[in-house]
Amino acid sequence: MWSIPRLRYLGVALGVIFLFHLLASISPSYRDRIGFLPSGQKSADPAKLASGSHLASGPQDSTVAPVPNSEDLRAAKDSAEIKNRRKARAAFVILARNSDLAGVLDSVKQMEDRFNYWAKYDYVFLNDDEFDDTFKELTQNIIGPGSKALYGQIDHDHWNQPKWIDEERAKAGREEMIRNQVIYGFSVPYRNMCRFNSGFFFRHKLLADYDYYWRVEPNVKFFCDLAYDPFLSMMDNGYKYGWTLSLYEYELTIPTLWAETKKFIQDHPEYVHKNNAMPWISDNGGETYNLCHFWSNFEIGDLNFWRGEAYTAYFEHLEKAGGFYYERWGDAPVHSIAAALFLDKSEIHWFQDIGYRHEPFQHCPQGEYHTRGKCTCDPADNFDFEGYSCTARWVDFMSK
Ligand SMILES: Nc1nc2c(ncn2[C@@H]2O[C@H](COP(=O)(O)OP(=O)(O)OP(=O)(O)O)[C@@H](O)[C@H]2O)c(=O)[nH]1
Ligand SMILES: [Mg+2]
Repeated sequence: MWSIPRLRYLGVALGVIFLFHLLASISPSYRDRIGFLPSGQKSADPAKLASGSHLASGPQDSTVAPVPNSEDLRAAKDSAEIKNRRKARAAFVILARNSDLAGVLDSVKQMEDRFNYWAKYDYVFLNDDEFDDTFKELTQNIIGPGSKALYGQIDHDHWNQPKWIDEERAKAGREEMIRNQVIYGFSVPYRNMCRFNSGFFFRHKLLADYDYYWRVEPNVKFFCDLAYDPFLSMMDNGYKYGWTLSLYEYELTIPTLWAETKKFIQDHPEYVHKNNAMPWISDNGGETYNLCHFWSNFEIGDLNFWRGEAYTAYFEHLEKAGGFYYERWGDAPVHSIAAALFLDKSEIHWFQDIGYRHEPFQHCPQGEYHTRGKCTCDPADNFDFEGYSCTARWVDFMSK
C-alpha cells in the first residue's frame, strides 16, 4: 500500500522532472536533440515555404527557424500557387555514360521524391558519347511532368586530351601514380572527366539558358525532404557556391596545383576577393595548400561564376600548365580553390540541411534539420566532424 508521505515524494519528483524539461526546452541545442517543434507551426503558406524565405539567414550553424515539414508541399504540389511560383533559371546536371543508367535512375528517383515532384526543375544529361534510347526513355519515365529532360553530347575538344599535351610525359605521370596506387591514377577518361567538370560543363550549349545548376552523380543518396527551393535561396542570398561535404585531397594527385595557383594570383591579384576564404584552404597565409576542398560530386552553384572573367582566366592558366593530364588534378580542388579565392566567403554556402551520401562519406543533417526533412540517415553516421573532414575548420572559420 502507498502511504500518503510516499505519494507526496512521488509528486515532488514528477514536478522536478516537468520543471527541468520546461527550462531545458528553452535551450536550442536541447530542442535539437529531442526534435522539438513549437506547437502551432504545423502548416504554412506553401508558396512562402517554397521560396525558402523562412530560412534562417543568421550564422550557418544556428538553430533553424521553426517551420513545418514537406507535408504542405505534397498536398499543394498541383496547386496554382506552386505551379506559378517564382523559379530560378536552374537545372540538375548529370554527367553519365549509358552504362551508368541504373545509378542515374536511382539518384534521379530520389531527387524527384524528395524535392523535384513540386519544384519541377529541368535535367541536363551530358555524355562524351551519344545517349541511347533506353537511357532516355527510362530517365524520362522517372522525371515528373513539368520538368524537361535534355540530353547532350560533349564536344570532342571539351572532353579529350588536347593534342599539345606531351603524351610521353602524361604516360610517365600515370605510371608513377599506378606505382603509388593513386585512385584512378591509371585512367585517362577519369582525367577527361575532371578537366571537363573543371572547365567546360558550364559552357555546354544545353546550359546556356540556365544560371544555376545542381550537380548530381549516379548512385548517390538524398536522405531528406526539401521543402524550400535551394536555387532561390542561392539567388536571393547571393550565394555562388553551395556544398555539403568537405575533405582533404590526396596530395599525390595535385603536386603542382598550388604552385600554379600562386603563380596565377601573383599575375592577377585583382581577382582575389578581399573577403576571401583563403584561411580555410591555407594555414600559412597562402604559402602552402592544406588540401581542404568541397566534395564536388555535390554542388549547387552559379554557372555565371564559372563563366566569369576570374575563373575563365584561372582555368586557362591551369589548362596551359597541363596538370589535368601530367598529374591528376580533380575538379573538386580546382573549384574549391577558385571559390575560396575569388568569392566573398559569404557567397559560399554550406547546405547543412541537405542529407547526402556519395560513397564512402555522408552528411546527415542534425537536430531539427533531420526532423523537418524526415531524413532517413542515422544522425550519428555523419562525416562532418571526423578527422578527415574539413567541415569543422569551415564552421570555425565562418564563426570568426
Ligand atoms: N560520360 C561519361 N561520364 C563519366 C565518365 N567517367 C565518369 N563520368 C561521370 O562523371 C562523374 C564522376 O565520375 P565518378 O566515376 O563518379 O568519379 P568519382 O566520384 O571521383 O569516383 P567514384 O568513387 O567512382 O564515384 C559521374 O557522374 C560519372 O557518371 C566517362 O568516361 N564518360
Ligand atoms: Mg562518383
